[in-house]
Amino acid sequence: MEPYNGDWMRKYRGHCKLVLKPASTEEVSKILKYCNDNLLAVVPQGGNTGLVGGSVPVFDEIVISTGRMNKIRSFDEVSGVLVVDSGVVLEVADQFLAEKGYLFPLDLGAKGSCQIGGNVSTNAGGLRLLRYGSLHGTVLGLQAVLPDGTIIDDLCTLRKNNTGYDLKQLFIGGEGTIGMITAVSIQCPQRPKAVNVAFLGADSFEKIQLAFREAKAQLSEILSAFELMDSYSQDMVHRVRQNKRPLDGEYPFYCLIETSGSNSEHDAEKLEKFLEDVMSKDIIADGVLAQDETQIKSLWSQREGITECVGHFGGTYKYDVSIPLKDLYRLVDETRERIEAAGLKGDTDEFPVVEVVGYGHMGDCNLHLNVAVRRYDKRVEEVLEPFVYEWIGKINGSISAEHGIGIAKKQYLGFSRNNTMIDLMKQIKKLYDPLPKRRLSSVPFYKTHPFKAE
Ligand code: FAD
Ligand code: 2HG
Ligand code: ZN
Repeated sequence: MEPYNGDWMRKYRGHCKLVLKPASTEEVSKILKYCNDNLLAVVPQGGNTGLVGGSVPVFDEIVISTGRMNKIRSFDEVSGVLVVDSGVVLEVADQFLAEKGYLFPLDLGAKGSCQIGGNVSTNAGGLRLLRYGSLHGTVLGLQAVLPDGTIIDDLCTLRKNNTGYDLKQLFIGGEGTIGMITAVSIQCPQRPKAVNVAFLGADSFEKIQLAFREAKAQLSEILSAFELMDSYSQDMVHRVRQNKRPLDGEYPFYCLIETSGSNSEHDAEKLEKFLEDVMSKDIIADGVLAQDETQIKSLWSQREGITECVGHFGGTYKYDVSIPLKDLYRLVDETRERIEAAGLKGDTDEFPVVEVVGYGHMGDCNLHLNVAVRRYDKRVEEVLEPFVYEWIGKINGSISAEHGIGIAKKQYLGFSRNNTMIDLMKQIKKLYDPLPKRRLSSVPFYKTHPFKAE
């Protein structure tokens, strides 16, 4: 039971005693009907890589794991439409598509473990949303099972379908609160023939913003990622991995730029020209272009590896937020100041905080503020919360850019959504899942909820 009861960050724990592993939509339907009839709470679990505790049975719910629902159902080589079971691992789907010359329109650091049902349920954003858009646009259809066992078969493979409400959108990012996704159809783009990557250092966040503007203007249609990293995040990667840094010098900020196109020489030339231009204008202090596939992977791992390296010391307080670009990094500075002023950060074991780092999907105004800790500590939490959420609320940002609400942010939803919207969400939840549920082994009912316990 161990892997089903914990999470990736070692932050949330459940004591669930039953995991069910259905192999088909019909089996999911029978399980959910049984649980609903007997008022038993359940929690859907995919790869269990979520970062907000949503897949962990913290209320000792029955876990319904999608791991055995892992078939690729069909792929149309002309339209690029893929239909898969929800338990297919993201990387497996992408490798399948690579053989056909296509690409899964989502990529993220957890691709080797996360599953497509989990990706769609969290509306994961990832590293190339800038280019391929959100799952709200690329997912064409879904098969899902409602809490009472009803199967919704909407595995549409058409790009256009304006026939009434687009109900599937409620499941995309619904985090399993109104039903379980059992299959997904998705529009996949052609795999780009040419991929180029540059890693750049800059002296200030303002200069990174200028570089982003230039990248959009000069690389336009081939730009596929623009990722931000501060020096603290890169120091962490270096400290944990003891690896050679991509650039000789050290800078307060770095960005990783990726281009994807169809003509390698043309794209490389464009990227080189861009690099020359931003260096001559003193926007970028130094930069390197990957020369081959190995170097591309190694530069990407400086960015993708941050989550793992930050968690290396014990745990991480994570804030995944959307902020208008000009203010994006201010939150990291102010958070670090607060932590330091509280005397919580230091190099020895007596201090809970190791470092405060900032990075993220600059192209989507999505900051990842991470506080690396040696252990989870109430004092640290009190300095961070509700401070971060109030800060976001004041600036009209979003308290969840891409990871979802889960259990971590439920009480803070009001900082990004007003009461009218929260009431509407509650009504939708009730419509799909009206009955209260209880733990498998004990009598008390959850106060209001559900299928998936509050
Ligand atoms: P789980 O963690 O198992 O579940 C996530 C939520 O969805 C839970 O609430 C669960 O109950 C629900 N759920 C799962 N399956 C179903 C289903 N079939 N039907 C209904 N509900 C379901 N996220 C990003 O957005 N962008 C990133 O760049 C990114 N990078 C990451 C990098 C790392 C190293 C890690 C560990 C995580 C990262 N994430 C990222 C978090 C991201 O949310 C998950 O990796 C992924 O989308 C979750 O998929 P999963 O299969 O692991 O879902
Ligand atoms: C990423 O962009 C993921 O790397 C994870 O969304 C962010 O660990 C995090 O906070
Ligand atoms: Zn992210």
